[in-house]
Amino acid sequence: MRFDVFTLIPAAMRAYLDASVLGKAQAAGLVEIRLHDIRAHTTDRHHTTDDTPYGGGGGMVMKPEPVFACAEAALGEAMGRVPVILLTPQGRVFTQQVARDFARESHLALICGRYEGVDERIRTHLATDEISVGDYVLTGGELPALILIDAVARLIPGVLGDEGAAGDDSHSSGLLEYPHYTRPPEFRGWSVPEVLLSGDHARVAAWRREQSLRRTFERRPDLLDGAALSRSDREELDRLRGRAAGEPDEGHA
Ligand code: JD8
Repeated sequence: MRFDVFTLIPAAMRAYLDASVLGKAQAAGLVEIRLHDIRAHTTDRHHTTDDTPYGGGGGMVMKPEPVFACAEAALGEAMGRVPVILLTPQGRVFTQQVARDFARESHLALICGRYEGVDERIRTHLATDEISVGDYVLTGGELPALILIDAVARLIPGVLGDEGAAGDDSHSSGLLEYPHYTRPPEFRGWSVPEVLLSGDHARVAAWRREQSLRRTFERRPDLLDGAALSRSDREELDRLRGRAAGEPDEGHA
């Protein structure tokens, strides 16, 4: 899968992309990430990428010409056939389902704004999609682009290698993860739960499922609506709900 990223600060993105899982995925040829410096596509003496807003007001706005030139140089014939994603607080919120949908593509392009944002014509005539990574304010689109690339790339077969399939994690089952432990069995007097040392795989699986359900119920009950739950999961949740209501194990019929 190929990603083309248009940014004013490619060096700030490079170190993250070249490390660890994403670095190995690129080295293995599973992912190709091309960073393009928008400033290299300016044509004036001062390499201007931003200007004052028409209509007045504070701040600066990214000019359209260098961003269009950068995208056209990078995408060439692919322009119009590749999703061009603008990272913006005004976009639809990025979720695991959006990541899954983008992971079906073979090629994505991402526009990272800075300052107050980009000229509206970039949104209307270059971007095909607008994505926000959440309801908080960042200083630019680079961290959102890294988040999107990270979440999408790890869904590509082979990218996670030995670290396990992407389908194992919490947002695939729709529940939060169970607690993880590793050696030593006791650290500063804090012991690993006995069941995990028992070697009884069925008991371990049952404990982990119960922990996932309990955590999701306590911390993110909103996720339970979309989770794939078995009959015994629902029975466990009924017990948790009864306990929360102060009526242990009475439950409904
Ligand atoms: C792109 C400029 C900063 C945004 C004024 C100064 C995404 N979830 C998200 N939060 N923030 C962003 C984001 C912020 C950006 C840019 C993405 C380009 N800024 C601006 C508008 C208000 N500040 C984001 N995705």
